[in-house]
Formats: sequence, C-alpha cells, structure tokens
Amino acid sequence: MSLELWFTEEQTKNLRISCRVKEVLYHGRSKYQEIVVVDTYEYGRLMALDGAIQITEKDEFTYHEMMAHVPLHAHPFPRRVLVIGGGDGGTVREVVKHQDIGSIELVDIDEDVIRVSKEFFPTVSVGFSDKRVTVKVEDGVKYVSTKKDYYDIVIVDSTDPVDIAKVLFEVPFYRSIYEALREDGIFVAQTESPFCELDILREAYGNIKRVFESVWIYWGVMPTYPSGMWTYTIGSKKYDVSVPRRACSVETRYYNSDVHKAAFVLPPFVREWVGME
Ligand code: AG3
Repeated sequence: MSLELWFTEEQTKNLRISCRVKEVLYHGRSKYQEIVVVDTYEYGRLMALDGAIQITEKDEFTYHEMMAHVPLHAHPFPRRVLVIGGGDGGTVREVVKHQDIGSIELVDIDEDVIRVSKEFFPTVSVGFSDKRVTVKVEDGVKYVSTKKDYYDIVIVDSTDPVDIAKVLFEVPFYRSIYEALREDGIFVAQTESPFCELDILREAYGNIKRVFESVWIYWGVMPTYPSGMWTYTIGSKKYDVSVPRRACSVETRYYNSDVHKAAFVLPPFVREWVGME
C-alpha cells in the first residue's frame, strides 16, 4: 500500500480538481485568507488562497502573460502601470519585461501572499526586484480612488469575487479606475471561466460597459483554473485593443501577436450569454 496525499480545490459544488502532492511546503492563515503551498507531481509548486488555486509553476505563465501583454501591446506608449492584487508577482514579472515602462506599482492587501511568494516562488516573484517596481500593502480600492488622470494601464489581478475581492467586480471600483487612467488609458481584469462562472463574467462585462467607452472580452487557456478556459475583460478609453499596436517585443511562451488577435475571437455561446451584438 502506498500513502497518497492530494490537494483538492472544490471549483464548484459539483466539480473538483485534485493534484497529487509530493510535499506540503506552507500552510498558514494571513489576516485575510488561508494560504497553502504544496509541491505537486503534475504542476510543480502550487499556491492556493482559501482553497482556490492561484498559481502553479507549470501553467501560471499563460495567465500572467495574457494579463500583462495584451493591454501593454494595445497601448502605443505605456509609461505608468498599476497592478491591483497579484501579490505573487507574476503579472509584475511580465510588465517589467517592457523596458520603456517607467514605473510599476503593485498594491495588494495581503502582505503574507507577497512574502510567501518570495519564499516559495522565486521564478514568479522575480519582478519585485526591478528598480521601477514599488510594492504597497494596502487596499487597492482605496488606493486607486486617490489617483486621477495618472496611469496608462491598470491591471486587476484579483482572486474570485468572494469576501474581500467582491468589490473588485463592482461599478464604483471600475469608475475609480476610469478616473485614475489617462485619457487614452486601458484597464484589464481577470473575469473567470465562461463555463463555471458565467454569471460573474456577464456581470463584470456589464459593469465595465457602464464605465468604459469600449469593452472587449478575450480568453486564454489556464489548465488549473475552473474549466481551463479563462476570460479577461478589457476597458479602453480610446484605442481598439483587439489588435496589437506593436510587434511582440518581449520574450514570452504563450503570448504573441497572433495569440493577441485570436484571443478576441469569442465563441458564440460566450457572445450570446454576455449580450454582445
Ligand atoms: N488570480 C485569479 C485566480 C482565480 C482562480 N480561481 C479559482 N482557482 N477558483 C490569480 C492570481 C495570480 N497572480
């Protein structure tokens, strides 16, 4: 008989994903959530917050590249970037690849996520050591409401819309972001799975449409998130973001110009559900 240890996320009431565990590396409670880090056979190290998988070493690049490089390549000249959430540092790692960006701020409410990522995910948190990056442990909702006409890009790298992250899917927050952006600014947020969380996607899309002139949904593959198909919703004041303005200038494993364009092609079931014409 062999002893087997498995990490399981209950993705919905009726669906679970399990990864066989080599070793438990960290288990603790921060002020806001339960943090688990395990080393798994299939996906390498994995971090979960309140039971929901946030990153695994094997597939995090698809999500982080799509969060960062789509808006950054859709803007002609991004200078100032704000990341809200994303305390693991994966999105920041992708943003710092763009040499022309002058300043990158990351605001995450939970300093333990930042600390745990630095300790157990050096290849994810690596961007934090870039000189242009400032990390603030604060409430992102409050922080962004103090800024006006300032950022070129705002990226919301949140957890699922439960507990502390709920407000990150609501209109007042989107309005503050709109005001914090310059007149040609771009905003993107992760908006969940079109299979497991269709209501969340529809609501987020509707809320962002109430605030931004132009709104698109794009999608990518994310094997360890519910259903493996993941969406991102992007609001733009001026530019058509569905085509890249510049050739891909950075080293990537998932993103390139063709993937950028393809990601905006949505299957009819998604278009219909969110009420796109
Ligand atoms: N943030 C999106 C996590 C959503 C995953 N949901 C789930 N597993 N039920 C990821 C943060 C990575 N920087």
